[in-house]
Amino acid sequence: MCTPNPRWLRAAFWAALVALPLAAQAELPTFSLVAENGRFSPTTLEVPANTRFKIELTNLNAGPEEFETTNPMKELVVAPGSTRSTVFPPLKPGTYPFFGEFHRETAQGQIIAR
Ligand SMILES: [Cu+2]
Repeated sequence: MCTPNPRWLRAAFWAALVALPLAAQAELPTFSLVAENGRFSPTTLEVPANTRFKIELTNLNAGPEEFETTNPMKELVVAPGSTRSTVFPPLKPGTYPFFGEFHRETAQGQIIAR
């Protein structure tokens, strides 16, 4: 027979509080993008239509990059050597261009929702 240890209970409570939102996020379809040499790779991301999804950008450029779409409006600034992600709302089937704000000429791509 063990009496509940308040310290253990508190730890379990906080662990659950942190784990729940992480689990909810982990269920989203996730697509990785890399920014390197002023370009994105891959340049085309095929995502499921009418479904929330997450884009995870790793920036291997020497400087910062900003992933941007105008429809829907999304901006994600990533420091060099870092990875950050952004969640997209459900998209209707179609093609949605994206670009790198800091390498506008070369960093271009598209999201295709099917
Ligand atoms: Cu911008």
